[in-house]
Amino acid sequence: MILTPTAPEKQPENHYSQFLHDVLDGLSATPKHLQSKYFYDEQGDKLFQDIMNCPEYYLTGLEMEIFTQQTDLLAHTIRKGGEPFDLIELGAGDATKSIHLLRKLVEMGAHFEYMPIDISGHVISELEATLPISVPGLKLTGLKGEYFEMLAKASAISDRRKVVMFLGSNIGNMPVEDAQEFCNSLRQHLSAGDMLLMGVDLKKNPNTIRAAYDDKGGITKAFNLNLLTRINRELGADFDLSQFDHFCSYDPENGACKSYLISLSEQVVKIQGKSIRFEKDEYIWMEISQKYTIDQVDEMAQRAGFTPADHIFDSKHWFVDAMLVAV
Ligand code: AVJ
Repeated sequence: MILTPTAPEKQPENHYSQFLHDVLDGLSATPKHLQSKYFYDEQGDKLFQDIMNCPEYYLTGLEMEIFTQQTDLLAHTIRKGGEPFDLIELGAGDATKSIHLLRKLVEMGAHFEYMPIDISGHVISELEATLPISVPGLKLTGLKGEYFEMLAKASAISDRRKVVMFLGSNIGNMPVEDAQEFCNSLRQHLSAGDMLLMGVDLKKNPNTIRAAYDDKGGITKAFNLNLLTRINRELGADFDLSQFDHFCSYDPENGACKSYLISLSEQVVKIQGKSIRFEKDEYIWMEISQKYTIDQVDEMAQRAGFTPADHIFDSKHWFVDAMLVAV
């Protein structure tokens, strides 16, 4: 067997120009904003791992509880729709949650193929190398690329029923209207009878939510500041990290949890020859982590053309994996 070392991932030609464009666009706007999708460089991935291990960040543990304690229910709900099927995961990461479901489905003899979709080629090659070993008998086809392009590709290579998983409350990283649009687009990439298993963080005690995004150890602050470090490194900017603080708000009325970086002084930051002026106390809006009620999840699903079939909660009912069936 010839072992080929994994080539360092090549960024598409237009990556930096798109990144630069988005950064300059966001920092020239009033109010200033950056896109949280850019948090996840190598260091950002590590910091997010650290966040998931923070005592205050309850989301990961609760969805993990669902995938380990209610694996049978998840598997049966999925199989009810018929076989064979493709189990497609959007933003699979290292599949630490879904692996429990995959193992159960293989054990049951379910006729299915696992198709993780991720923008990172590294993630996909890791999954292809490790999952078939940790879950013997698993059939896997990795798809590297944008969610909707890869969903279209999945339809091109297979006409089996689709079960799409979108876990971790990643839907929360979009404002409500964008989340609705996203669900509409998902539905358009599916056929009647296909399923969507969506993990959503629910509204709860506002203090609990705020603490999850403002941890005492300062990991979330470092996670936000890391985007400035990334802009410095990749776009040759000169952000002084000591001149920015982190602030997080949660509005219990609309469910929006938002992260900001606050300029501690009047300052000018240079990005590729462009000067960006900051007033003292001016903020950059960094991220939204939207929280929903279970009724709001169902309404969004129904408007997009899904029927809510099952709600699978953790024991505290703080998080839901909602099983939605395309009508
Ligand atoms: C990965 C989008 C689910 O919003 O809870 C964690 C990212 N940001 N702490 C979230 C995040 C700050 C996370 N998601």
